[in-house]
Formats: sequence, structure tokens, C-alpha cells
Amino acid sequence: MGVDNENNMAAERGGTPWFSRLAGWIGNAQIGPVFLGWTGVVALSTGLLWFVIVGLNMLAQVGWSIPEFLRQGFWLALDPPGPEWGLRMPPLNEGGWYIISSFFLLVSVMSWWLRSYLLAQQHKMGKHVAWAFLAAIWLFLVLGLFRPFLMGSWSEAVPYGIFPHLDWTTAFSIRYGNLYYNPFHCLSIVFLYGSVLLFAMHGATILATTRFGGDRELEQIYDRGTASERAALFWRWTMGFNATMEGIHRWAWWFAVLTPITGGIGILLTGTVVDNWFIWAQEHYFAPMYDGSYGYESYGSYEAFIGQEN
Ligand code: 07D
Repeated sequence: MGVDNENNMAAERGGTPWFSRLAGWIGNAQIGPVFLGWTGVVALSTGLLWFVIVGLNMLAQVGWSIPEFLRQGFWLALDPPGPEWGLRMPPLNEGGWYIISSFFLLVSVMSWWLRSYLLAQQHKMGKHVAWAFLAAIWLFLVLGLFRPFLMGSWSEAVPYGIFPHLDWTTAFSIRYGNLYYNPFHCLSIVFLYGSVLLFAMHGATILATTRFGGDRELEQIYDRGTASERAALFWRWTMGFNATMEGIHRWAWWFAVLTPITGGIGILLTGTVVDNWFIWAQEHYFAPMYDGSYGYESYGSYEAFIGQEN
């Protein structure tokens, strides 16, 4: 039931545990008991309110027809208010429901964060999960709260809906001159792809050494056996450097966390500081001018180079 029960966590867990073959194939077969707690109650109920408000708004848009709702589901949206409302509260059907549901989503995500912090505290763990989650929440808040606030309009926020939020992403990129030229989008992709690469390398290394006990990672740290030393040697011979059993998890944590941290910086700068990333990139000599050249020497002056001499 756990390593210790100093904080009386066992008593506060609810539900009779049961076993699932499917869960056993992909992890641990035991499901439950689960700790609910007040943060769990708040997060689940406000999350459900957000979900239901979004769903009912979509259902209303198709005349309360369940078949139409299912047919058009991926295209339906609860949109933020129009730009004419700025940061004011619009009527319910002009974005008011969007603001109300967003408030519930905010409370839900923040109380789920608190849950991850408090449960780590009760387990006498480090807070690494909570801080990593906060990095993702940073990007979430930039997209839906900080940037719209700085731009002076809730209309800047992301719509709720499957294809509509993807359309928003494309429109955002085009509106600000192609997000590929935003260096923080570049960095975010570096860490996103880097996370994938590290995860694949680490997963493969551990699986490749399970026959020597490599999957018992903790034992491999304090009771060194053949597996992790073999794995370390493999990588040092392959690429000249090896992570340690502890260090690989720090690599993974930092790469994952830096993905939304750099991404959030990039989004916060867009429209507030930089209006067009392509022109910004031309000004910084890494996007070509329309004649195909990069350098400004042939233009005589920097102003001529960026086409602003007049
Ligand atoms: C989204 C935030 C945290 C989420 C939280 C969860 C709920 C409740 C409900 C389950 C993931 C909140 C909880 C909502 C859930 C239920 C019921 C984290 C998130 C806390 N891009 N792009 C990135 C690539 C292009 C664009 C990041 C690649 C085009 C915009 C990432 C390509 C255009 C934004 C990335 C590519 C464009 C991004 C996201 C290739 C037009 C962002 C990182 C190969 C399509 C975001 C700086 C992440 C960002 C972002 C990758 C192309 C637009 C690295 C690989 C050129 C507008 N893009 N992108 O961790 O940070 O997200 O940008 O083409 O805002 Mg991009």
C-alpha cells in the first residue's frame, strides 16, 4: 500500500483496487485506489464544467441535433469574443460563454497543478513533475491569457474545437509573417524533436539491457551491475560520450521543459514586439531578400537593404 503512511495517505485513498489485463500489458495491472482530495474535486468539476459548456455551445450551433453534432463534431467551435469587445465581457452568445468556460478551465488546470505539487509533498518527493507541468502551463497561459491581455483583446485567444484550433494556429503563423522565422519556434522544435530523440535513445538503451537488469534503474545506480555500465560503454564507444543513469533523466526533463518555455517566449513576442517574423528574419540576415540575396553590402546601406530608404 506504499512506502510509509506518515501523512495518512492510505486512509484518504478511495475505491477498491481491481486488475486489468490490458493495463498489465502496457504497465501495472492494478487500477486504483485513487487519491481524490479537494484539489481533485475542484479540478475535475471545473474541468467538466468547461467541457460541458463547450459541448453544449457546439450542440446549440447544430440546432441540438445529435447526428449533426457527431457528423460535424471536428469542425465545430466555441470561439472567443470578436475584436470589438477588447478585454470587456461580451453577451453570452458573442463570446461570453467562451470567457466563462475559459475561467473554469483556468481553475481546473491550476488546481490540477496544485494537486501534482501537494501529492509530491505528501510523498516526500521532489517537485520535478509540478515544475515541468508548470512549464506547459506557461505556454497555455501565454496563448490564452498573457498574450491576449497584452494585445488588449480576448479575440486573440485560441478557439475551442478540433479543426478550429488548428486553423487558428495556421492563421496565426500567416498573420505574423510565418512562424518558422520566429527563432523561439525554432528552439521549441529543437527541444521537442530533441525530447523525442532522447526518449527513443533512453527507451531503446534500457530495453536493450533488461536482460542484464537495466530496467531496474535504481539498483543500477546504487548497486552497479553489468547493465548500465554496458549501456554507458555502448554510447561512449558509439558517440564518444555517455549520460549517466541519473543524468539521462535530467537531459529528458530539461529538453521536455524547455519545449514550452521557449515556445511561450516566442508566442508572447508575436504581435507584441514583432509584427512579421519573415521581415524580422530579413533584417537579421537569415531570410533572403526578394531578389534572392542575403547580404546588404550590394545595397549600399542597411536602410536600402531592408527596403525602407524612402
Ligand atoms: C499546447 C500547452 C500546454 C497545455 C496544457 C494543457 C487542456 C484540457 C482537455 C483532455 C504542447 C491544458 C489543458 C486544454 C484538455 C481535455 C478534454 C503544449 C501546449 C497546460 N510547428 N506552432 C509549436 C512545430 C508550424 C504554431 C510548439 C513543428 C507552422 C503556433 C512546437 C512544425 C505553423 C504555435 C511546434 C511546426 C505553426 C506553434 C508547441 C513543422 C502553422 C504555438 C510545443 C514540422 C501550423 C506553439 C512558439 C508544445 C509554440 C507551437 C512544432 C509548424 C504555428 C515546438 C514540428 C509554421 C501558433 N510548434 N507551426 O509543447 O510554442 O505544445 O510556438 O512544420 O503556440 Mg509550430
